[in-house]
Amino acid sequence: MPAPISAGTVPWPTEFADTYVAKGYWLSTSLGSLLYEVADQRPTDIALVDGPTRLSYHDLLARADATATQLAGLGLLSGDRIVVQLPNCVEFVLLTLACLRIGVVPVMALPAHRKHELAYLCEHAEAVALAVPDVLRDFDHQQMGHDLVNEVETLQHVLVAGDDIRDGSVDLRALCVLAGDPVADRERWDNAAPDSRDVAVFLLSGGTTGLPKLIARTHDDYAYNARRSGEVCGFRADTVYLVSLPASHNFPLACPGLLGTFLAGGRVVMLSSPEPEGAFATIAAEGVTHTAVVPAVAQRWIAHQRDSATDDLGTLEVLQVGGARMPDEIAAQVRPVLDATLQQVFGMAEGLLNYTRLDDPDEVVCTTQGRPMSPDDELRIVDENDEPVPAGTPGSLLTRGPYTPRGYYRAQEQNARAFTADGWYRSGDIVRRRPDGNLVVEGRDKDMINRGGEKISAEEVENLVYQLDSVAQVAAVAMPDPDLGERVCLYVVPAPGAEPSLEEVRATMQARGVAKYKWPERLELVGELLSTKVGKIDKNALREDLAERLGRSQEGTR
Ligand code: OOB
Repeated sequence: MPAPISAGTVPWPTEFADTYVAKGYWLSTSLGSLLYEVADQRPTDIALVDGPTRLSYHDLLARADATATQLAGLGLLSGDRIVVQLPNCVEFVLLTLACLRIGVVPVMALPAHRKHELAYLCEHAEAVALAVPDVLRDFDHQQMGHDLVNEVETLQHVLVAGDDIRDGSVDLRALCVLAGDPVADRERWDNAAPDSRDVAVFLLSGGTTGLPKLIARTHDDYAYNARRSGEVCGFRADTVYLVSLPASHNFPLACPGLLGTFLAGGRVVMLSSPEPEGAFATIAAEGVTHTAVVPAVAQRWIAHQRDSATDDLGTLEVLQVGGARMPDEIAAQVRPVLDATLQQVFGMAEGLLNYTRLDDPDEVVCTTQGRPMSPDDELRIVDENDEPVPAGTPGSLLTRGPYTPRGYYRAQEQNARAFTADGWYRSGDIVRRRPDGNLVVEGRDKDMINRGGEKISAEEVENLVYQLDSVAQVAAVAMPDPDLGERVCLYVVPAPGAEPSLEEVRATMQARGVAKYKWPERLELVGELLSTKVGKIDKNALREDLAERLGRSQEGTR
C-alpha cells in the first residue's frame, strides 16, 4: 500500500502559513476550483488550442471532469500518484486538470526521461499509474510502461496517448472525451475538491544528488505561484500563451505558464517543439502574445529571424527567457530582432521566482535576472559560513517564502543538507544583489551541469560511469558550449590496462535506459584526479584544465 503523501512532506510552520493566508497569497481554494471560477465567467472563450483542436473554457473543464470520473472508474483515489510523461498535447492538460480536480497527484516527468528515471520516479512516488505516449521520436514509451508495471510493485495502469493502444494499456484519449452527465460530474468533483493545503503536483528537482528529488507543491502555494506570476507578467484575458518547452517543466507549467494563463482567462496554445520554423508559424497563426523559452532556444529564434524573417511575429509582446543564464549579448538582441519585450526569469522548481519587470529599463532587462515576485520572498546571500556577505558581493542564495516548500518529499537526509534548520532552501546559486534589488546570477556552488536548461546531476552521471569495469575514477564537469551553455564532460582515470571511450560510456547509458541529455559529450583520460584539501575531487581545477584544452583545440582549428 502506498503511504499517504503527508507522511513525506515538510509543511510550512503554522505562523508562516497563517501570514500567507492573511496576506491573501494562499486562497484556501484548490486549483481546480479556482479554474472553475474563471471558466464560469467566460464559458465560450477558447481556452486551449492544440493543432486543429480548440476547446472553450466550458468544454475544457467539462472534459477534465469527465476524465476525472474515468480516472476514478479505474480505481484512482485522492492522494494517489500518477507519473505523467506526455508531450505537449491536449491530453497532458486534461489529465493534469482532472488530477487537480480529484486530488490525484501528477509527478511531472520529462519526455526525455527513460526507464532509469521513470522506474525511480514510479518507485519513489509509489505511483499507481503512468501516462505515456505510444511511440515518440522512435522510442516505444508504451513498451517501457509495460516493462515498468512488471517491475514496480505499486504500478497498476499504463495510460497511453496515441493511435496504437496495445493489450494491457488504457486508452488515455478515450478517457479524455465527454461522456456521462457533465452536470453530475461537475457536482461530484466540486464536492470532492482536495484540501488547498494538500499536494497538487510533484515537480522534479534540478538535480544535484544521485537521484532526482520530488518537490511537493500544494494547491495554495502553486496557485499563488501561477497567479502572482501572471500579474507580474501582465497576463490578461486576451493573452495567448504558447507552450513549446516541455509542459511538465515548472516554467511553462506555472510561471505563469499554462496554469497562469488559465487563471487569467487567457488562451493556451500547445506545440510539441520550440524549433523556430514551427514556433514562428504558430505565433503568426494563433496570434501568440507571450511565450517562455530557455536561452539556447532564444538564440536559435534570433538567428532564424535574422536569416529568414518570413513569419510575422507582430503579436508577440513578451518573450520570457530563463532556466539558465542568458548571456548579456544575446539578451540585447531580443528587442531589436524579435521586436518583443524580453523578460528574464531566474526560477526554480523548489519555488522562488525572480522576474525582470516589463517596464524595467533595457539595462536591467538585458543584464540582470530580475527580482523576487512576492513581497514575502525572503532572500539571504551568504558566505561559506552562512554569514551574510557585504551588500553587492556575490554569495550563495538562500530563500524562504509563500511558494518555496520547506523540504523535499521523503528525503530527510538530503533535506538536512539542502535546507537550513529554520527552513531556508539552499539554492546552490551564486548571486549578487544590485542596489536596485535585481539579482545577477554569477555562478553556482552546486555540482550540477545545466545543458540548455536541462539540469544534470554530476553525481548521478558519475555513479552511472562507475558501473563500468574500465573506469577507476571519474568526475563529471560542465564543458562550456556556444549553443547549449554547457554540456557534460567526463574526466576518467582508467582501470589498469583499460582504455574506456566516450562511445563505451554512452552505449552503457543507453543500455541502462538513461535519458540522452545526460550522456557525456566529451571524455578526457587522465592519470589522476587531484583532490582539494577536504579530500573531494578538485572540479575547479578540472574546469580550468578543460578551458585550456578547449582553447588549445580552437587555436588548432584556426
Ligand atoms: C528552472 O527551474 P529548475 O528547477 O529546472 O532549475 C533551477 C536552477 C536554478 O537554481 C539555477 O541554477 C538555474 O536553474 N537557473 C538559472 C536561471 N533560471 C534558472 N540560472 C541563471 N539564470 C537564470 N535565469 O530552471 C526555472 C523554473 C521556473 C522558471 C524559470 C526557470
